Amino acid sequence: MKKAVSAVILMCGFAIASAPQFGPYSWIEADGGRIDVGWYGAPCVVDWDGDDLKDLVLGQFTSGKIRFYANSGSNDSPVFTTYSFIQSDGTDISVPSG
Ligand SMILES: [Ca+2]
Repeated sequence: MKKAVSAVILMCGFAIASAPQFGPYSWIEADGGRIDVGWYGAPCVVDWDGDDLKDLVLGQFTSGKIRFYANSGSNDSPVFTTYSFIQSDGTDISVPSG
């Protein structure tokens, strides 16, 4: 009986879950140009500064530093200009890379 209940729950999970839908890609830009951090950028969209606008946090492979692009637009139409490095105690955070 336990196996049957588990199977039904598992099947419901598959029935409810839907596959993600993706549109065509677009470049993420800042100051009118493509953002380029080299390889393995690892972008993350999050409201980093707590102003209810989703920002861009982006690692860069070569230095291991983490860029923060504040969103000055809206959540539907984000606008990024320049960036700053995320710091801790006044020092840029650096994540080992390579
Ligand atoms: Ca924000």
